[in-house]
Amino acid sequence: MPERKQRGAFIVIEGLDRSGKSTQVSLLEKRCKDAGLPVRLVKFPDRTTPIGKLIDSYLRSDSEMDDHAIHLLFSANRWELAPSIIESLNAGTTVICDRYAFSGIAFSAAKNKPTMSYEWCRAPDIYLPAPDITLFLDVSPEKARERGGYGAERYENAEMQERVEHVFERIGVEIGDGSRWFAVDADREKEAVAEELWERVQPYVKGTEKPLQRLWE
Ligand code: T5A
Ligand code: NA
Repeated sequence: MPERKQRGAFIVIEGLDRSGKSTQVSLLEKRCKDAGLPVRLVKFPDRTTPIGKLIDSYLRSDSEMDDHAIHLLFSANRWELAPSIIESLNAGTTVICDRYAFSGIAFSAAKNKPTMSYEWCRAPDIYLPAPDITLFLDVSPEKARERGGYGAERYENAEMQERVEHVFERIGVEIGDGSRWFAVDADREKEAVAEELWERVQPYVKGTEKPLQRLWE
């Protein structure tokens, strides 16, 4: 019988701005390492690549760009990292990802442009590696404000965040709310949120036999 091979799981943390994604991704990485599990962190946008630098400049409002063009750059930024994500997963490493295609859809569709429908926004990310599980950090506007408020970057205002949240809800339902997508109450203390995330990822952190799927397949 051929040896059974386990690949690493692809875990995505999504959420509204200031929901604590980066905090939780680091805590999750530490827990994996402490448990002796191979793990790699990925963050989108990855502002270090040439495409990422264009995105960074746009987010800081140092440059202007057509809404369609920036949407496609966010997606291209994921595609340029996709081969290395697949490589890590196949090597048995758990990949924990801070934002992914769902942010791409949510923030662009929330612009409410007639030429940027939900379907249009989703299209460039079709066939990217699909997460095994997505944990959506849900923060209330009140708590976000307590955490230093939305920052100075583009999109960081209450009206935009509310529209973004509605798109995320739709995505959650499509991806599989309660099976492959879980909303987590991110208003709580960091430790409480971390505990719930750690429980949620238990079926995945030691690897999975399931073939890697592609998004929206
Ligand atoms: N975007 C992104 C698109 O438009 N399209 C795309 O395709 C993608 C991928 C930048 C923007 O790009 C948009 C979405 C964004 O608007 P980013 O670089 O991920 O995306 O944004 P950041 O500014 O890095 O991240 P956020 O502002 O969303 O913050 P986080 O990571 O959610 O929160 P974190 O962990 O940095 O925490 C924020 C503060 O709160 C405290 C932390 O210590 C920190 O000070 N905190 C807590 N305080 C109390 N209780 C808790 N439970 C706390 N957790 C964290
Ligand atoms: Na962050």
